[in-house]
Amino acid sequence: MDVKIGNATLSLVLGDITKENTDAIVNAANSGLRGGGGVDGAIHRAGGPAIMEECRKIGYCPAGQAVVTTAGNLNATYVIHTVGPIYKGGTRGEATLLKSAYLESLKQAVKKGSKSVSFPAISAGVYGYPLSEAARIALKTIIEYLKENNSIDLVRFVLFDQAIFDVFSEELQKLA
Ligand code: AR6
Repeated sequence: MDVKIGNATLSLVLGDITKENTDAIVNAANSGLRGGGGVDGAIHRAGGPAIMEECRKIGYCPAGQAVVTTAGNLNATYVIHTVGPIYKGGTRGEATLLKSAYLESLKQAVKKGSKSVSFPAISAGVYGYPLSEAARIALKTIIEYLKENNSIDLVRFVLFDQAIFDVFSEELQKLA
């Protein structure tokens, strides 16, 4: 599913983010940048040890922020590691932090000259963010950004299973 936002395209695809050919891919990391399960584990496995080497040097990334490393063996040029909030009921600033994770990732991408960026559903796995709310925040943030900025041509949400893809599609139809 594709929508045009100004001159940019926002796409929802079902797939594995490690296979993406965009300039940058975004990782849903933890603050210690230690690697883990989910998309983080998949990116480190597929990209090889060069990514972890740079993560160790950077050392830390607070929730809502983003840092950049090489993409190692992946097709992308950069991995942007962002840290989404751990969902604790919704009253601990989770929505603000999730929005910030997307925006800071885009800012890092632009700083590196990336024109295309792929995102997973940040915080929607181990970190427990309710899916439709996570999807709504993700899409709203990206749409607003693309309306106001023109350095990014393509944002792809790479969604790992059909259920997540369907929720994102539903939310996008409400917003676009
Ligand atoms: N491509 C795209 N999406 C994926 C892939 C993949 N290869 N693998 C999983 N997903 P999660 P979080 C989806 O748990 O909730 C890690 O251990 C998955 O289905 O990866 O932000 C980190 O180290 C889900 O929809 O990230 C942190 O400790 C989405 O990616 C913690 O998990 C995000 O799920 C971060 O938790």
